[in-house]
This record gives sequence, structure tokens and C-alpha cells, in this order.
Amino acid sequence: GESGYRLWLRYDKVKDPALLENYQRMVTQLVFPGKSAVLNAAKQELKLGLKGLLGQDLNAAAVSPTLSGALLVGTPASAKAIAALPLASKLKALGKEGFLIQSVQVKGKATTVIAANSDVGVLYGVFKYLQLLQTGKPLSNLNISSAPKIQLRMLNHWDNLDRSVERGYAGLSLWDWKTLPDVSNPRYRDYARANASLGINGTALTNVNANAKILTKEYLVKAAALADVFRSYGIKVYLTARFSAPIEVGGLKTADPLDPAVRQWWKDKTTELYKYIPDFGGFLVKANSEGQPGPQNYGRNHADGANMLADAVAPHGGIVMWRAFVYDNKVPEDRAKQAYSEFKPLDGTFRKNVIVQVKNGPIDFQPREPFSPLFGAMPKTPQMMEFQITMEYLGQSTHLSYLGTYFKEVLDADTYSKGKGSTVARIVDGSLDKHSISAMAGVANIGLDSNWCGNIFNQANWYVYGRLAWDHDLQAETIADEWLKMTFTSDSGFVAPVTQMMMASRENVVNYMTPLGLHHIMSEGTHYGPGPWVNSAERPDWNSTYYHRADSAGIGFDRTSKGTNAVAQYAAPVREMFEQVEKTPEAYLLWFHHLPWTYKMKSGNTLWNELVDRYYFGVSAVQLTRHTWAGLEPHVDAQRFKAITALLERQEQEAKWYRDGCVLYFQTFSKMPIPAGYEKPA
Ligand code: GCW
Repeated sequence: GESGYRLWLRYDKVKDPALLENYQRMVTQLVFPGKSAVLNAAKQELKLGLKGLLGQDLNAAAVSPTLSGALLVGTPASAKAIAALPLASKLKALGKEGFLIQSVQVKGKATTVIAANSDVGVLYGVFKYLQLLQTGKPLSNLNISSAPKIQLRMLNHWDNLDRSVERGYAGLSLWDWKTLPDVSNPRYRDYARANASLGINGTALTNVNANAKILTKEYLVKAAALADVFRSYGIKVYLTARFSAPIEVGGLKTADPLDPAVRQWWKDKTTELYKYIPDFGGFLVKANSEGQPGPQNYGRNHADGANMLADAVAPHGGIVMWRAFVYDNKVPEDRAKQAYSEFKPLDGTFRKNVIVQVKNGPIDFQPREPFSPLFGAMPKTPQMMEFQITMEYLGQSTHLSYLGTYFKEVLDADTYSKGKGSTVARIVDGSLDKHSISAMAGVANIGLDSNWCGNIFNQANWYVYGRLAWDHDLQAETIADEWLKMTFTSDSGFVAPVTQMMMASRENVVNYMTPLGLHHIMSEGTHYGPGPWVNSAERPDWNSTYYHRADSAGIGFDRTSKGTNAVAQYAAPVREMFEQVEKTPEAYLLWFHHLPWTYKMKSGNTLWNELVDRYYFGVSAVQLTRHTWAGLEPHVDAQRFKAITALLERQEQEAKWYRDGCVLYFQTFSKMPIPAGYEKPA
């Protein structure tokens, strides 16, 4: 059956006989003399792919092309035939990880060369080449070159040592801490293959709500065994560092970052760690947020904490990713403002090997948020993006929501921090402020589920995250099309309608969950299902009422200068845009303004009617999706067709649940009717 285990790396025989014959003529010989661990992984992948897609079992014995249709693969250092080609200037432009795929002639033989400066570049080139075959692209006159715009392309696993996954909806953690380091599950390698196929080159194995035990020898040898598997695929391991580890596993009395004994403990711990994992990437840290320990416990600031760890890893070439997702209910400020308030004053005080990791929006990973005002506000500090691939707030693993459009919306947002064109993407890739490190992280949606992600369509979110981390200029639609062809079929009768389904899907979720800038109105704790009525959570800033502020006068959070003045954290003219209600895009309306129920929208509707409309529209769009899918049965294998059908049915039911919960609750304030002709809420 088709469980979805192979993800997008499906190498089934090319179906179209003419295309197959054409491909077979174009690929007759493999010239791939290099032999490092990474090159061997690339070679193995290429052979697997060619065998599956073309039914060709090619050996890699030749050192130079002798047949027309040769595939010449490697670096100038690993393949003499590549060094002999006039590729030097092209290769130079590709940097450490880029690759080129080019049609050339070698001694009169038509040859396709896949070349890079490094072994891992070759691996990326091989995956790209296989993708061409998987998606039915021509193999003649190739002239492809590609290099990543962002250096560190990370997955963050919120995986605990007991194998539970915080906000994980795809089963237990892949990391089997009990049997590691002795047993190497083949899945570790498949995980690495999938990531390498996207260019992901780093993985933080453990939850940011960290357990200090991961830093003990017992666990370090286990993490090292994973690093050994991932290394051949160009992936480095990172770990989360619990700030109080010197106390918990070090036996010290304090974790004060300015205490010499504490600093020494981290140095020694890091030296030990690098003995097990010589290419360890560095630490990811959540501190002084949601009750986690941090430097503020000792009257120090985030830079004091980050710099202590940075000094420990610096001699080994490591870095520190320090999260800016900080808020505290004891700070009587609008939660949306707190990260900026704490971090902006520290700009310029971080060590060179620290990068500040900022969530895409100022609150959390809501279905829609304006971009975080921290982006662009700390020009002296490299800032990385943290996206959430796992859909904590967007229907988890049962709702179809393609995040490509979401990620693009944030990356393309213009901060104006250095005038027009200061997009979030240019801050994150380091080009705007000329930083020497750049990074992006995605909170993984991966678990032991047979299809890895709990829902086949959620595989697309892992995929699109990786593709955008490599090249944020790619279009969400192009990536959806690629993913569909690789995962299902290239048949346009399938790809065209499903691409449209995917492209609309995130906006549908926004409509039936949090339209018009509403946010944080989900049910408490699980974050699944509607909960606009939540009003007695453990902490006031976990109450929905804190965020929507509905009353008889209206709804929305006034963050203008008359309210919390969160708008002042944005650069001009973004600030003015959000300050003025007429200029605020309706998608963010209630994020920034508290407005009367009768407020007149651009459509001419009252705010109340518009809100109701959006909720209903969200549901009908899901119904449409379900109908579209129902007509696609002939294109999909039975197992995946059924699984997706069942999920879409459930999504429709749950979209109604969100709609009815929210509309009926808000109606208790608006006291206005649901417009005539609308289905009655259940
Ligand atoms: O969105 C919230 C989640 C927490 C998470 C936290 C964070 C890891 O509900 O589960 O903790 O964000 O990002 O630190």
C-alpha cells in the first residue's frame, strides 16, 4: 500500500513510454569517481533514483565519459574530468553549497555534468537532477545553477527525551533514546535523505523546553550516533541548552552567567561535547520565557546569557541561536510588545557567533499575524526566522493548510527598516545589514507516523519550508506544483486543481478560525478547537478575552497610540499604516484596532456582518475543497485517496465547529443577527 513513507522521494518508473525512452537515451553512463562519505551517499541516491525511475542499473566505473548520455558527477577535486572542464568561474559563484547541472560535450560525447565545489553541493545537485526526472522535465540543454541564500537551514524538533513531542501531531519522536547509540534505525537515514533533498543542513534534536540531561555523557553518545548518520547528508546536530544545567547536572549552586565557575562549567561541557560530536553546530536556547530559567533569574540580560554560551562554543566554531520568543505574565505590558522591549536595547551587545531567533509574528504562530517588529529593529545583530511547520494553531494534523503562502507572506513583508525593500527575507538572509551568519528554523512536524507528518498534505509544509530556506524568492505555487508531481503524479488533471486547493487552504483556515486580525482565541492548552470564551486560564495572557476584547461596543485590540502603542515598534511608514484604521489592511484590522460592531468595512458590510461572512466563507471553501478532491479519485492510489478524503470530511466538520463557536460567542456581545440565508449554527 501507499502509506506515504517515501515522502516526495518516490522513484517509481516513469509512466509515459516516450518520456521514459527519451530519458533512457539521455542517461547511459554514470561517471562518478569520488568516494567520500557524502559522495557515497549522493552516489547511492543517484543509483537508487535511476534504477527506480528509468529501470537502469548503472555502475560508476568509468573515470571519464566514453558514451553519449554520460552523467558526470563530482567536484573538481574528486573528478578529473570535471576539473578539466571550463567551469571555474561558474563554480566560484556557487559558494560552498551551491551546484550546477549543465549539458556539455566531453570529447564529442553529450554529457550532463553535476558539479559543485564541495561534496555536499554535489549531493544537492543529485537531488535536483532526480527531481527533474520525477517532475517530467526535459534533460537536454540544461543550464541550472543554484546556491542557498541562507547559510543555516534548520529544523527544530520539540522532542522530549521520553519521546513525546511538544506540539507534535505525527506520533512519537523519531529519536529512540533507549536503543541509541547501539541501534541505528533505518529511519534516521531516510530522515536525513529527505532533509538533504531540500538542502536542510542542521537539526536541533531536542525541545526548547529543555531537559538538562541531554548534556550528560549518557545522552551525548546517543546524539553523537545520530550525528554520525546525518553527517553523510551534510546535516549538523544542534542541542537545546537548559540555562540551569550547571545546577541540575553540574552540581553548582548557581547558573549566573557572570559567575566564573558557571562559565568554566559551560566551557568544559562544550569541550566534552565536541569530543563526541566534532562538528557540533551549537546551542539553541529558550530562556526567561514561559517559566524557563534564564539570565534574568540572576539580574542579567539575554546578551549576558547568550554571550556566555557563545564564548564556550566559539573555539570550536559553534554558534548560539538565542530565541526572542519571550513573554512573562508578570510584565504588565501588551504581550505583543515584550520581545522588542527586551531585545532591541541589546542590539550590538551580542557576540559574533550569536544569532537571535525570532518567531514570524509578535505573539506566537497564529494563523495570521503581522510580521514581528523585531525584524529590522536590531541591525547590528543577525536575526533568524523561526517558522512553525507543525500546525499547533492551524488545525494540527487533521486540517489541510499549505503553509507556502503563509511563509511567503511573512518573508515578503516590507519592514521599511532601511527604507522601501527592507523585506523580512533580506533581514533574515543577512543581505540588508551585511551579516556574516544567516539562518532560518522551522519547528518540525515529523514523528513516527508511517507518513512522517500525520497527514500527507503536511509533508508539503516540511517540503516548502526547506525549499524557501534555500531560496526565499521561489513562489509558493511553484513549490506546491513540484511537491505534487513528486508526491503523487505529474498528470495535469490532478496537479492543477490540487495546486489551487493548496494555494487557497491557509486563507480558508484563517477565515474559519481567526479572520480580520483576530488571534489567540483557540481552546486552552490543546490549542485545538474554538475557545474565544477562555477567560480563566492559569495566566491572564493565556486568556482569549485578553486578545479579542469583545464587548458591547465592539471587538479588537487597540494597539495604536491610543491603546498599547505597539504600532510604535514598527518603522515608518508601517507604523502609520497600522496606526490609522483606514490604512490598516483588513487582514490585520482587529490586531491593531478596537472597532464598533457597526464599523463600515470596505465591502460596505458592517464589521459584524463581515466577520460572520468570513467565518461562513471559510467553511464553504472547505466544502469546495472536499468536492474537488472527491472528483480526483482516478488519479490517486486508493490508500492515500481514502486517507485524505477522511481528513477533509473531518476538516469540514471542524471548520463548522470553529465557525459556530466563534460566531455564537461574539453574538452575545454584538447582539446582531446572523444575516438571512445563512445556515443556522449547530
Ligand atoms: O506556541 C507556544 C507553544 C509551546 C512552545 C512555545 C515556544 C516549546 O504552545 O508549546 O514551547 O510556544 O515556542 O517556546
